Amino acid sequence: MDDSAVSAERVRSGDIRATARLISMIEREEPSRLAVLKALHAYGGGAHVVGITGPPGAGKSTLTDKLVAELRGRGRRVAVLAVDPSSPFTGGAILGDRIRMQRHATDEGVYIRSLATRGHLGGLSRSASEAVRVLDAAGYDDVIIETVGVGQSEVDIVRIADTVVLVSVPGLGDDIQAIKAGVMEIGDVFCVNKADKDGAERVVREIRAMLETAVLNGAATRFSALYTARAALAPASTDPATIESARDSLRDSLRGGAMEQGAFHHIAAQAPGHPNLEIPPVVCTVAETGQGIVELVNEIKTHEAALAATGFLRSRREANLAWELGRGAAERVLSALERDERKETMSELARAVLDKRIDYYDALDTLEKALTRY
Ligand SMILES: Nc1nc2c(ncn2[C@@H]2O[C@H](COP(=O)(O)OP(=O)(O)O)[C@@H](O)[C@H]2O)c(=O)[nH]1
Ligand SMILES: [Mg+2]
Repeated sequence: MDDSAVSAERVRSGDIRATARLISMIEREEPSRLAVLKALHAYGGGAHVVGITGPPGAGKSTLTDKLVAELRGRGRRVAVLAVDPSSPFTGGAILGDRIRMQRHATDEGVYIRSLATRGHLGGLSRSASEAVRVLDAAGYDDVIIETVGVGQSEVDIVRIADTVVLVSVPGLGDDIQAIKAGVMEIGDVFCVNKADKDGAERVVREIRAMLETAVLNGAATRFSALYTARAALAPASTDPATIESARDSLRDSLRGGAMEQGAFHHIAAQAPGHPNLEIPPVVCTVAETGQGIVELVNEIKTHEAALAATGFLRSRREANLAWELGRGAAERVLSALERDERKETMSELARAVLDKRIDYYDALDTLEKALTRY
């Protein structure tokens, strides 16, 4: 199959070769991919997009492999995107992962591939979003994205995933990389892998303490509302009337377009008996043996259900798409500035600033006006 044979119809019908080919076109940023992506636009939206992130060597790939098996056991079709910013575009990216996941190779309900980049800033993030959209439209129920999540990750997983699993491990020293302030806030489900090693319990305690502090001082706005909502939605939590009224008031507050934080206060006030100190779940796993995997999948799926039941899924996706549109627009503006005639305009403005005919800010205003004629 060559690129011209790749069509939206083929991708939607489950043609794996067409899907693979399209994702390769996305990797290479081929302009011809756009027609297919546009034709796919009306489809998809049903996949649960799960981000698995954490430091290198934490066991993300091993966990992903086990998650795939568990989700397959639940009858779901699963796609995995292993995003590797360190591997060059042409290289044999994450060979170890391929071998590890070989056992899924003959399963038609599983699609696994790595995603590399040409190496320019922002490219990998855009390619990842596009690939997720393709896999969603191709009918996978779950799309798992594995990314390295320490420091400045190239892929802003929070902007792509519905549910972010933040993986930590014992033995990384006193300042646990994965739970540094800021990074911690992106997690919806926390996983302490390598629980067979010393210190796992301590890592769990530290994460819980940090989460509690974050929720208490209002820093963790991303999940506080959801986990309060989750408590309200949990069937076993308290009597049915209370659950029902909490559910109703949550829906009411969301109908008005309330932000997650606003909804949190609303629920905390409206649902007596529900602790407003809910923190995200922290699950211990031993990925190598599969210990804790069922519980991890349960928490991931509980998060999905809470997102859907509360309307947060839509508001989260809307916020992410708005962000992505902004980023896309900024990229277009940048490339418009690179064009020759703009370069000349900028040089002129630069001369004017140097000669002190206009100041820098007036020069920027002039440029902005020239660029945003709408
Ligand atoms: N002891 C122990 N080792 C593990 C566990 N999970 C993964 N590993 C090992 O940790 C290493 C890194 O795992 P990998 O999944 O490649 O990590 P990634 O870089 O986060 O994707 C491999 O040698 C795994 O076999 C675990 O639960 N316990
Ligand atoms: Mg890996």
